[in-house]
Amino acid sequence: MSELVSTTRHGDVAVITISNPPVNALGPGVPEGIRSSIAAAAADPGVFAIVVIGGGRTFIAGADIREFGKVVSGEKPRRSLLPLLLEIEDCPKPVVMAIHGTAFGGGLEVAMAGHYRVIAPAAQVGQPEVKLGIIPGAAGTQRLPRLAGVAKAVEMCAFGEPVGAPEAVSLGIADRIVEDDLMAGAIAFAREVAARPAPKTRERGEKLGDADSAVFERARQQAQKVRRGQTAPLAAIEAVEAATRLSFEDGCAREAELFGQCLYSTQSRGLIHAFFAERAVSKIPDVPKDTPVYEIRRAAVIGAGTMGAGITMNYANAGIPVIVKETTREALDRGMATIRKNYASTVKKGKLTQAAMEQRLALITPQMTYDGFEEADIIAEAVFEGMALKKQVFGEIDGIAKPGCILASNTSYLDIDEIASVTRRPELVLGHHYFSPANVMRLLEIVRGRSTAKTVLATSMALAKRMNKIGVLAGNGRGFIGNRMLGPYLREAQFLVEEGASVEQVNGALYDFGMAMGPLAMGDLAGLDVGWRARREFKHLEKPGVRVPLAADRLYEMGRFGQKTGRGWSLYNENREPSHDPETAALIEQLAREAGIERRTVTREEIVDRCIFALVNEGARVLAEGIALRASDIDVVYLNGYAFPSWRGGPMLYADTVGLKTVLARIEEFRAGHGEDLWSPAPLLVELAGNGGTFTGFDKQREVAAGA
Ligand code: 3H9
Repeated sequence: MSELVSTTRHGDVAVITISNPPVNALGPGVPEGIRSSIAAAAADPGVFAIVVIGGGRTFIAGADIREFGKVVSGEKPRRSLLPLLLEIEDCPKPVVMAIHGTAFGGGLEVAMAGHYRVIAPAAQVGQPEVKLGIIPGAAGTQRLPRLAGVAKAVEMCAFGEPVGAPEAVSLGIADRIVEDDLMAGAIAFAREVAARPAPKTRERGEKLGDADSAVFERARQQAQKVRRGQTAPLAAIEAVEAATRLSFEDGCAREAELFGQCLYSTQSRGLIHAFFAERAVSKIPDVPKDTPVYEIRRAAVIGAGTMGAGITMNYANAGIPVIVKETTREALDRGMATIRKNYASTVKKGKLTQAAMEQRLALITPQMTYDGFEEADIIAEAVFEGMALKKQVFGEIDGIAKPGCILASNTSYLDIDEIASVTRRPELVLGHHYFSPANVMRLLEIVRGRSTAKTVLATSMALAKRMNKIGVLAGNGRGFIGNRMLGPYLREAQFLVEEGASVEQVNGALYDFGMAMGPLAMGDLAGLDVGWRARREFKHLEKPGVRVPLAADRLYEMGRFGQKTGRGWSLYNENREPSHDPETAALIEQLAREAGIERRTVTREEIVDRCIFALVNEGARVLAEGIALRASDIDVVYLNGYAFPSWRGGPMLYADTVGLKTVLARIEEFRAGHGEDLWSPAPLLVELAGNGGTFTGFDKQREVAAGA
């Protein structure tokens, strides 16, 4: 018997325990172990019923996702789970699945093949495969509608959200909640049902007719909205629909076809990459897991503007009492009004109770003085972007903060070391760069200064987790990871409109590529005044003679700050819906004419390649310089901070998918057309393209080198 799966006898009940830490994934050996254990228990005349349970923190969290990569690269043929599930279902003795933690994906599929399911109160069940760009591949789309009904199965398979134990019971996915000792409860349940004929899920048809065809249509429309561009949700809907039309066997065959199509798609590659990238990001080679962390019991935020208000909410959401300070009553009131409005809208959406909102608000103390700052364990600065102001604020708080208090700047571009230099505690200074809206976006760039202590980095990573954010370590270079790369991306978008593309064309091409919005629309949302302020700060670094975008400063000077003033690159109505602005178009044309730029027809392909490869080229530099630890960290930044399409895996994986040789060739074309200063290819890209490498491979090499 496999060590991954073991059997113990509890009188006349055999308990089969799966032990494949950390999450009991169905990796090699686990299905085989379950099969032989079930067979042995079935053959044992002393056994009347069987319980299957997960050892450790969870039931089975799904197939081993790492195996999919091997399957796709042809390294390993996939062994179907379906025969095992049929064997479980056909077992002549009742099989009770005892679920705690998460029964996800293949885990729920195994559970549904059992005759009964008991569940711990805090457990969750779900078919989250679509989040990996695939669909359930072991009859999940066929058994789930038989247990939970068609409409719920469509929802769970197409959108991947799990349900908790009470809902699982009310839906019919589980039979009973076991409050205390799950194993004892499962054994007792097994004895209770041992004499009854065991129900086989695949033979249950009573819920298959419970939904009309509109359910599928509605789900498709919803999928196109919330998972725009993704194929797996549509495939999942089709597979569940097949359950209502076909026999179980034929439905499984259809599911298998659709599963294969999804698995061998670049979309699943992208989403699986994103899954592992998100988990790799917390690993910092020289900051081991056991690095001590400071306890954050109290926080203070300076600045209650858009960012400061969002940051304040993040602390309150994490249950940390927080002071928020502003210089004027008006600004403070405005900040608190923003916070209240944000919470109220979450309550309205049903995602927060009124009581929880009040609790969070009670954690926030708005004030105009530094009173109480001396008790804070961390002070987050979110004042206007400008070195002089930042230094002044850091000088002030350094004098007030207690020893050991972390000082974090929300600067999006500025030099952390220069900011730290005005304090007597540079080891406690770092960047905590949030992304707008700060209370929503999951990304937090944690910027390491020259002197930042490892404990401070480890504390920041832990804090990010507590705030339900993804902390990504970034080196201290202008714009860190995300905004540094954004520079060339936005530059190209602006050059393209000067060369003849319309604002709508540029925005549309990137939107169709999968970005949540086009680059110029993003500028209008963030505020063109923000970009203007950043440019002013770095004007002295511009190289004379190198082409710079022409219109952005002019739009700022005309008071067109974007959505907030109703005009920017586009016109906005009261609902902030954009439309073509002939004035902007005329301005761009005039500026281009004056600069001698020849206007021409620009294709969608050129728009996408110039913007995205500008991003990739800068990303390669960021990586080579060690500003980002991994290419996959860059991907995490872009997926979570800039709404890059998740199914493309991030800009660096996208480049790998296109092929670095192709990317380089295109960059060389742009260099020929637009000059060395703008388009000199990053040396790392040249090197990797030259030796047939990839950014993914580069990450692996760096990981090996760091571990060596
Ligand atoms: C599937 O089942 C297809 C089927 O239809 C069958 C087809 C034939 N595989 O997230 P955490 C690792 S598709 C391999 O930090 P948490 C993870 O990488 C699958 N590894 O913990 C990490 O490793 P490391 C459907 C996995 O407590 C460690 O476990 N299932 C898997 O915050 C801890 O993970 C899913 O999509 C896996 N399936 O959250 C579930 N899962 O320490 C995906 C986790 O080296 N998993 N790891 O970085 C999750 O949603 C969360 O991991 C879970 C735990 C909620 C389970």
